[in-house]
Amino acid sequence: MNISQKPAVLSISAHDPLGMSGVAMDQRALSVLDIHCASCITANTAQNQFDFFRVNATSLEVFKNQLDALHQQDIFSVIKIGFMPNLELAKCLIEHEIFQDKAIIYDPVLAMSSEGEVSDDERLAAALLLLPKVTMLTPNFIEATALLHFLGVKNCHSISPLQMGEIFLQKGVQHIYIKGGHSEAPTQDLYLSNERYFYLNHERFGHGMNRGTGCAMASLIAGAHALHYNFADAAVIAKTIMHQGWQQPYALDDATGGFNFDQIERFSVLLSKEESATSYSLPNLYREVVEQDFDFPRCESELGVYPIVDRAVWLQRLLPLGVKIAQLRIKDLSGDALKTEIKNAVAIAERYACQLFINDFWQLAIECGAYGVHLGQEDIDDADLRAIQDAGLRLGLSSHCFYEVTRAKTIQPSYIAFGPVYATQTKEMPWTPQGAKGLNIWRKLLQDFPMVAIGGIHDERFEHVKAMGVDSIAMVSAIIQAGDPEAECESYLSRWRQ
Ligand code: 3NM
Repeated sequence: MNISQKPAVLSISAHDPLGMSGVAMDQRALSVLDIHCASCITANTAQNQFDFFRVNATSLEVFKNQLDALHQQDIFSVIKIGFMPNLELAKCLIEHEIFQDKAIIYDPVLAMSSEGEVSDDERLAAALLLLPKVTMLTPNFIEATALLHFLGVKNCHSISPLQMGEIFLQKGVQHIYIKGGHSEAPTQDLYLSNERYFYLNHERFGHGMNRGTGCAMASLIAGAHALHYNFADAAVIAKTIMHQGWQQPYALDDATGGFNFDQIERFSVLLSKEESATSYSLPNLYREVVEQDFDFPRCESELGVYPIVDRAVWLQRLLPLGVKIAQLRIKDLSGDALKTEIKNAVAIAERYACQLFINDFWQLAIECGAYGVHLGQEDIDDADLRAIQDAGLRLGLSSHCFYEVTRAKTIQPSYIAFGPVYATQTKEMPWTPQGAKGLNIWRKLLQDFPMVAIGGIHDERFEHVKAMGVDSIAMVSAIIQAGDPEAECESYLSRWRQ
């Protein structure tokens, strides 16, 4: 019998007797990712869906007993902290050995949905003690404001989530996720680190069955991180799962209920198995609170074999073979020489009715009347996407991981390229190859969106990648470094048709 080991997350939080928040919710949420959830109880709360009666904080001795026992069998790389009732327990936790060298996700439960206002200075003091030790902080808007107020930030009621996040970064938190659900103005959530920030939103459901949202979101981030996703990707994964859970709430009685993780397909199945009946949909990912919507036209003919070349002369050699999509990717020309090369390439592509994408140089692509532009993620913010769309050009975008795919999908380009599928010598890449398994995830999540696979694809890998149901396979070295590039290209074209 092959018994596989499950990753585990330790949830340090309160017990909710009705099971709608705290560790009960954490366990439910983590099961969607197939992660084992251990728990250490910080308080026995007396609450139901209507009233919050009392917090019965765990005694220091009992709290420490639990941590000692868990430390003796320390199977955790990630700890998720929820409700921390007082300074005494917070101090015990940060000094305990189990706390050291772990990724710490802290959901500062200061304003519980059923309890209303933030009231307790003890809880705030505990939160502030934890703050500099935290890898990722996941407050809602009200909690973020309360923490900043307590920290003495004077204008904390009038600053944006982004400004709030920046203050938390200065306090030593490495990643921030501010949930926008409780605020009036921004309905997006904000992710922020020293490297990047973005906003996430998703269709909202007005059923109000949202107890335990904060607990579930933080647990899912912790779980995705335990599966080795970075925090930006983990935030996108968590938001995607939350949306699916919200879509299928369940009622406890006439007035209350919760969101349903039991009815949805496990996200772990989507991540690991080829067959999956997923109905997960990725959120929208914006760089600004209010962002323009785009809808680029799709390509007109099928894509298939997609050679990427650095000079127009290559197009003259390859397009007569029947190539329907190609990219001109020039890295070593500028000024008139660059423009002439692009002009020549566009003229050749038109002659052979090939859909030619110009890499990077979107102004010249518009000026020369190219069919499309291909951009990397780092170029999206600088390029004028509206100008590209208004000029009638197609747009192709690169992507390498969850948040980049989500960013690309939000822009609705003509296709999304996924790479590197395999390790490539052609371009220096900080990304781990995604393999066929990665392509499989995107195919399921993006359903019929045009997908281009790229990176290290040649020889028998071509068939493996094609079998993943992609719409196109982009190749640099496999064609232009072949002994006989025309014959090689022709062979791939015929293998594509089979
Ligand atoms: N972009 P080859 S991989 C240009 O993953 C490029 O976004 C990639 O070259 C991405 O076919 C890549 O020789 C290079 O491996 C592909």
